[in-house]
Amino acid sequence: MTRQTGTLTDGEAKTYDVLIVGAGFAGLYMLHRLRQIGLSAVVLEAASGIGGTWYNNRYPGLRCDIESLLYSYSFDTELQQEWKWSERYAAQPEILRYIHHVADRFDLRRDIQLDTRVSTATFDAERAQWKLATGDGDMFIGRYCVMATGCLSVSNFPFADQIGAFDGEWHHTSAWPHEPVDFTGKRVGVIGTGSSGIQCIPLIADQAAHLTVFQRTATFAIPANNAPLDPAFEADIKSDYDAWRDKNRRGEIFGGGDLGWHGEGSKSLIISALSLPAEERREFYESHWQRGGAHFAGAFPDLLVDAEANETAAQFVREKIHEIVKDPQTAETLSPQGFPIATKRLCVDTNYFATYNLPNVSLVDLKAEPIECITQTGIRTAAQDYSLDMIVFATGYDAMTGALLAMDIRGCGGIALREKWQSGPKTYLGLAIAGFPNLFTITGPGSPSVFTNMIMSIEQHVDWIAHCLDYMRSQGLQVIEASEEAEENWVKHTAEVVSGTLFDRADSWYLGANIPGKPRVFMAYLGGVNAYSEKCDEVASTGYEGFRLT
Ligand code: NA7
Repeated sequence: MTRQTGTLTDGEAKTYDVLIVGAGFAGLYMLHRLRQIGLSAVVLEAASGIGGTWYNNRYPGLRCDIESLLYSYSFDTELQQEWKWSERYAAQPEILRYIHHVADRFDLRRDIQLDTRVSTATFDAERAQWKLATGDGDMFIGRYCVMATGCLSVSNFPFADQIGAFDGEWHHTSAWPHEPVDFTGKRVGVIGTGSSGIQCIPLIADQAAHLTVFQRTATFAIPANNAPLDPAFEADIKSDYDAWRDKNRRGEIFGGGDLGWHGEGSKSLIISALSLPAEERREFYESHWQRGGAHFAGAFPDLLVDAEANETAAQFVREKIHEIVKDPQTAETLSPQGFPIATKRLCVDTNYFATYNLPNVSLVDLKAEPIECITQTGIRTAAQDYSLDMIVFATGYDAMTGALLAMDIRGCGGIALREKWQSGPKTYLGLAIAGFPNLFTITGPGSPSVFTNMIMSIEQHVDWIAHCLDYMRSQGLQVIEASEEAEENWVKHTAEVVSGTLFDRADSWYLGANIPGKPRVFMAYLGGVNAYSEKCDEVASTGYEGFRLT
């Protein structure tokens, strides 16, 4: 392979060594790594700006639930030392500023093509190359294709076919306008109480004349206790940054993103939640609650595997909701029931529950009165019509597989990925797919992805792919394909790992349960980031075991 950026060799198609789809954290770092090893690449991005989900999402209150000092690239020492985060959890504008800073610092923009939505990706087995086409007829050719399309990038918009009836203003949290949205004096309805809903609800309530929240499933949420980043704390972490990054990679930081009490690490007890007397256990949960953040779910190691242990944590949070929310009926409606805590993404909030004490906020329980339709003037439930000036849809994403299946991806013999994944995604390590040679998925289904600090997992995958392509070149190889057998074994292993947990007891997006008709398959690998990356390294060091190289 030689560097031949944008060479016109096939009609109007431009040819590269590698085609990268998506200019979020994954696509940007992939481009940087490929340049380092001397391969030509282009990043194709559907949006009009870089940043992926941090470009498209910009609703009020949006911030990351992984601590900023970890939710950032680790690949460049100077970058991580010099960049200064302002808060414990960075808000979206700051994260997007950081992404732009990285793009400029590493001169990435010249190989990124914006406003370019890939609609088809086809493997030409004879030439051993991928052809990507856009709806506008642009064509790109590359020996390899890397899908850096994100786990949460395609909206779930269940009311899309009805919204035309509504005369008012409406927005989906996942595709928020770039101009400020003014809720002042408006009657606003929010549908959805996942992470997006619970982040924007308090800020909308501050402005709106009246806010009506339409809740289908109550949410477990833990206070973020967000605050300006203490310079002494920052200096402390940065003085030993590589060690913290290593801990993160080894899976020693719960959920991938909590630096623990004053940076001394996660404070978990390695005993069953049930082995402590109730009062002591309560105090322990209280200390986690006061500290704030998703680490709450890691207070005891059995919370996600033992239903009785889990219930102690769930009950603690329900009691907190009843303490915070003054109206007992509202508190009860807000108290999650029927699924274990943290088997749906545990939310991290700022003033979410307290918002329901405001006189201009009301809650509609969609379990009692389901939405019937969107009307010209608002929302009709089974009980009544709600008149609204604005509706915010915080209804989430077609997670993990949505962006990949939105394209028509065809592998050997023209087989469609949509067909192959009809009964759920199948991959080898979440990185490769049998029947789809030379195609890689960054943080694809079957990898730890959304259960980790995504940036850390992105870096691990990108480094692995770059190493693999370097190896292919050095060995004079042109095609790499996961074997059916390796894929089958991996799919079986990921299913076995999750079967020992409580995750199948909730209708979560991890299982695709939020999308009608989507196969109910747990889509992430839960065996731990350490075991996972060791497995990836072992595969590479054994000459890519489980892959066919030709
Ligand atoms: P989520 O977490 O999937 O939340 C979506 C919310 O929208 C959730 O409360 C859903 O209720 C609700 N929803 C979805 N469809 C409907 C319909 N048809 N009617 C009423 N309510 C509905 O998405 P987010 O954007 O909040 O967060 C996604 C991830 O981004 C998050 O987990 C972080 O990782 C970052 P349900 O619970 O399905 O009953």
